[in-house]
Order: sequence, then C-alpha cells, then structure tokens
Amino acid sequence: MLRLLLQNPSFTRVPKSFIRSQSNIALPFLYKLEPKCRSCGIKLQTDDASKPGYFIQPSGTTITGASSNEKKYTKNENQVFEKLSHTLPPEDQELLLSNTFNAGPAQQRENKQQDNVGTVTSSSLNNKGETVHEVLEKIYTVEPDENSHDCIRCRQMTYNSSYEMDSENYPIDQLHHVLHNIPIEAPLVYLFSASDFPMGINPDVFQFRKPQDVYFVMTKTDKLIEKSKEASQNYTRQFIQDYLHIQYKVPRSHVFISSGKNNWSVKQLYHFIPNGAYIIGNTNCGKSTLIKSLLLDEELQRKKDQQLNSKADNVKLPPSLINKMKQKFVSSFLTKIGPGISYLPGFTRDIIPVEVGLKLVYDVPGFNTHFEKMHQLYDSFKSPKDIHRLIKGASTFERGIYKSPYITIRGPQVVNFEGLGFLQLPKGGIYQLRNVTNLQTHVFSDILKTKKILQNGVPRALENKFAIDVSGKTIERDYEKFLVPPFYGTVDLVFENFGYLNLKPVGSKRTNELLKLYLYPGVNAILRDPITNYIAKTFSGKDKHGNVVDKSEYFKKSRFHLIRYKESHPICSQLCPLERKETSEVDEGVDVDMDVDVEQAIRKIRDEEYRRLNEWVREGRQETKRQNRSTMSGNDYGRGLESEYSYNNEYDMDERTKFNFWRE
Ligand SMILES: Nc1nc2c(ncn2[C@@H]2O[C@H](COP(=O)(O)OP(=O)(O)OP(=O)(O)O)[C@@H](O)[C@H]2O)c(=O)[nH]1
Ligand SMILES: [Mg+2]
Repeated sequence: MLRLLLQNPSFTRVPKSFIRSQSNIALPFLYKLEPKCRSCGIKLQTDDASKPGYFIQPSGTTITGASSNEKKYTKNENQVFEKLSHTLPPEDQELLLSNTFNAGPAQQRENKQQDNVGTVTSSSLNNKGETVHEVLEKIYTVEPDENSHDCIRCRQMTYNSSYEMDSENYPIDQLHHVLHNIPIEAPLVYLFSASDFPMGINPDVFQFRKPQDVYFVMTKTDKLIEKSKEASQNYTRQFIQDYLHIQYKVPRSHVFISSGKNNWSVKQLYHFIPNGAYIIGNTNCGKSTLIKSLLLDEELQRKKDQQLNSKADNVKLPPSLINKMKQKFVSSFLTKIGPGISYLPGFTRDIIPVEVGLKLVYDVPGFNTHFEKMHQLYDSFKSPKDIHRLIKGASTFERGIYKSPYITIRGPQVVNFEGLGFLQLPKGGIYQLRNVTNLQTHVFSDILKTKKILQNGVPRALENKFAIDVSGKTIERDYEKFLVPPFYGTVDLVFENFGYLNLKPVGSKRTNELLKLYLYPGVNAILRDPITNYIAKTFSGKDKHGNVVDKSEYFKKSRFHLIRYKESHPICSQLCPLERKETSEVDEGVDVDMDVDVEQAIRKIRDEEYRRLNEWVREGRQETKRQNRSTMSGNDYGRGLESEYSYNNEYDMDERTKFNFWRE
C-alpha cells in the first residue's frame, strides 16, 4: 500500500512536490502506515538490535498493535515509591498523595458503608457511587496510544540515562539537509534559545526561504527574564523584533517569545503557530519541549472540563488533592505522550507529525553547523549528569545583573571552565566575572600552570574541576585557540547551549593585549554586547537634568534608560581563530632557553597576535563588502568599510571605536 502511494501520488490530494523519492517527509497518513518511534520519529524495526530504530516487541503483539499487557517501563525512583507506598495503609497513602484527610479513600469507604445504611453526605460519592479519589484518578490518568512504541535508544535514555553518543544514535544534521526534507510551501517556525542568543539563529535559512515566510520563536526565555515582570517581557520582545527586523527584515509580527518548559503564553503561542508548520532550530534548542507544552495545555484543558462535569455529578473535589493528582499526571504525560525530550543533542531523529487541537505541527530533527565536533564533545563528558546540569543553565536575572555575585580575576590568571574552555587574561588586566552558566569556574595562576596540569595528568584534588575527561589531552594538541577581539567596557562571552559569562574590566587600563580563549572541540563561543542593556533598563550615567553623574554617585543619581538595538553597530562578534603554527614556545609553556630575551619573545608573540587580528578583521570587511555587492544591501554599520584601522599596543579605544575590531 505504502509503495503504491509513493509510486502514485495522484491517489491522494497531496501535491506532487510533497513526495520526493529520497526524502523522509512526514505525512500523517504515511506515518500511521509505517510504525515509527513515538519519541524520536525513527522507523521501527525488530530485526537488528545494532541498527537504529530497534524495538522490542511485547509478546503477543504485532508491531502496529500492542496488547494491553505490554510490560510497562517505570523509572527506578517511581518503582521504589510504588513499592513502599503500597505497604502503607490506605489512609496514609492518601495523606502522602493529597496531604489531606478530608477525602481519603478510607474515610470515603466508611462513607460508602454508611451510604449503605442511608446516611451518606451528598459530597462523598457521585451518582455512580465513585469516591472522590476514584473520580480524580479516572480523570488524571495518562492513556498512551496503544499503537505507540519507543525504540530501544529512547527507552534506554529516558529510563536509564544510558546512551552512546554517535551519529547513528544521536544524528545532528546541517540546516540545508534538514530543510531539504520539508516541503517548500510549508510554513516554518524557527526556534532559538534565549540562553545563547543570537547563536541559535543561522542566517543560512534565508537562502532557502524569504524572511516573511519564516516565524521566529525565542524559547528558554525563562533563563533571561522573570515571567512576573511584564515590562521585561515587553522590552525583550521589542529587542528581538528590532534585531530580526533590522538584520533580516523579518516582520515584527512574526516574532514570539516563550518558554516551552514553563508553558509561557501557551495559548497565544498556539494561535501564533500556523497550521501545518514545521518547527525547526538548532539541536537542543527546545523544539520538542515547546510542542509538548502545546499538547499538555490542550490535554489539561480537557481535564479541566471533565473536572467541571464531575462537580456537576454531585462530588466535591478538594483542591489540594487535585493539585497532587495533576502534578503526577503532568510528569507521566511528559514521559509517555508526544515527542521525546532530552538534554542530549540529536534526540529527535525524524520528522514527527503532532496533532495539537485543530492544528497539525511537525517536530523536526535539530541542526548544527559544527555537528561532527558536537559528538566529540558530548562523548567526552565524564557523566551525563554534567551534561544535564550544563544544559539547564543559569538565569540572567539571578546571575547576570549588577547586583549578582562575581569573582575578580587578574591577568595572567587563567579561568578553567571545567575543561570545556580556558580563558587566559593579559598581564595587568583585572576583570569582574559574572557567571551566567552552570559551569563551575576554577582559577589557575597562569597558562604554564594550566598546561602542566593537563600534560602531567589532572591530580586527584582537581578532578572535580573537570567535567570533560582530559586524560591524555594537551592544550596545544586538543584545544582550539582564539583571540577575543578587543572590547571597551562590559561584554558577554556567550557559550553555545550553556549560557554566557559577563566580563567587566575594572581599574585603569594597563594593557592592550588580547584575552585568549582555548576551547574544547564542539564548544563554540562568541563575544556579545551585554544583553542586559537591551532587555532591561540600565543606569544611563546621567542625572535627571542630563548631566553626567560622578562614578561615586552612580547608583544614587543616575537615571535608567533602555538601549534600543540599532543598525549602527554589531551586537556580537565571532572570535578570531589562531592557527596552531602561530603559537610559540614561550606561549606554549615549554622551558625557555635562558639565552633568549624573554621580554622580546613575548613582544613578538603579542605583535603576531595583533597582526593576525587585523588580518582577520580585514577579511571580514572584504566579505561584508562582497555580500553587500551581491545583495545590494546589508550592514556597513554606517562607517566606511574602506577605512583602515589597525589594532596595536598604542590603540586608544573608546565608546565610539569599541566595535571596530568585531566581526559578525
Ligand atoms: N529552561 C528551559 N529549558 C528548556 C526549555 N525548553 C527545553 N528545555 C531543555 O532543553 C533541553 C532540550 O530540549 P528538547 O525539547 O529535547 O530540544 P530539541 O530542540 O527538541 O532537541 P533535538 O531533538 O535534539 O533537536 C532539555 O533538557 C529541555 O528540558 C525552556 O523553555 N526552558
Ligand atoms: Mg527534539
């Protein structure tokens, strides 16, 4: 039948372009014919356990119809809970679940008995003779579709947290491959995460679709602002709208901010997403979570209606019991219904059609430009718990504002981010570092010390300062080295998927030397103008008369202002990659021959780095010029692209020139 359909698309009303021979476009009707994993979308098979999509068929079932006696997989902690709770008397079980004696089964059973002698209160039982507990249990029970199955990979990950991070089990593709499997006329909803904005937006999408044909949703906004602060939400939405409109001409009405995890504005989101939309975005940005939040909201609305009907059925439902049952229901629903969610990238493996209310949306596998290195990175973590912790991230409103705690670091110290990266500060530089990630920081005295620690093997006492297994690794061989472009004032150093660090130089400026960042392959970072400037009102440095306020009176007299995103300067910059051949012996920490003038050698390295930076900036300008010529548009930031400015030890940077060496 399936073959017949594919050979003869005219059998259906689906346009021809919809079906391509090599594509895995998810058509709902085909989807139902071909058994696929409920959680990741992969085609199920029972032949080869070493191949993707392997599925253990419960005995007495066919692949398309499971029997009801299918063995239920339960999380270990839930198994323990169930076992222990069953040893308790019914009234204690009820107390444990509802924290109330009012409507416990024991009491109600008593009432039931009383009912037999005709003395029951009207609120204990409904017309069918069911207790409150029974009524609620009936409403708040998760009933998975009996035709839905999870493949072995999804089960192992969901219930045992065990995984093998390879490209078959956790495939991560590139944007253009993912788009190839989506019908050209279908609406696209492009999701990106707030925690590493704007790293989650790949402008290549506009090579395949017009800006007015793409809808953008920023998710994980709970990491950036508090839901309760409406003003912050408005500022943030305005900022993202400004950014996408100015940069890419995306209509303002095509931008939405949300949090799939916390179900923010989920009803408005439902209306925002067009019917038939494909939800695309970087791997791990929260696509499946967002779809699930829509599904859950829909289901909870149904439950609410059922609950109201039960009330009419002459039974009183205690709110505390309802809440307990609801919580249990939500966590069970999230595990058993709809697309699977995971902190591991590449979890969704194929397009999954999902019916939400009257709409159909498609969950799509995530993409990432650096897909190969991502596998290397996630394979190098010592424990999945660390990945989970780091993906969880930290909140800007707790860790990234001026009141938040910070550490003071001084060059030539090196900050270790659990082995995922090392930030080397120039001698003489002093910085306050606010850490808006869940990476633990540890400070080494200098780069020589850091290199030696890796070379000689991490000592026991420092093992917990590394989430990555670095045994046998050296900074020279196994890390990628970048120069951080020069900046003036505070900046954010953003780590893809993990959050960002806010760096504030303090004290008088004593060096022009550049910060260096060593990154483990698969860890990507950019430099960004502080995001807090654009999403919240910050100190303007001027009093109510517009006069500049003295630093000592800053907090007392300075007024607040909101910075609007404009075309006049870039908001972020890539880091300048250094090729390995450009590193020198002094820098690499190899003992220096005493005959060599160390000062002179250091100067040489510094000048070489300035040269590399200038060359990289020039390449960037030429690239922008080429793009502008081909598109007859684009940003030149209002400044002459021709103008030659060159960074060196004497360069005097200020507010006006602070973005001169940034390359977007
Ligand atoms: N704080 C927060 N975390 C979220 C949110 N949405 C998703 N996450 C977390 O991000 C991780 C990835 O979520 P998924 O929904 O599996 O991401 P995905 O985009 O479907 O990923 P792939 O299928 O691998 O492409 C999980 O650990 C989620 O709990 C959100 O709105 N807020
Ligand atoms: Mg997914």
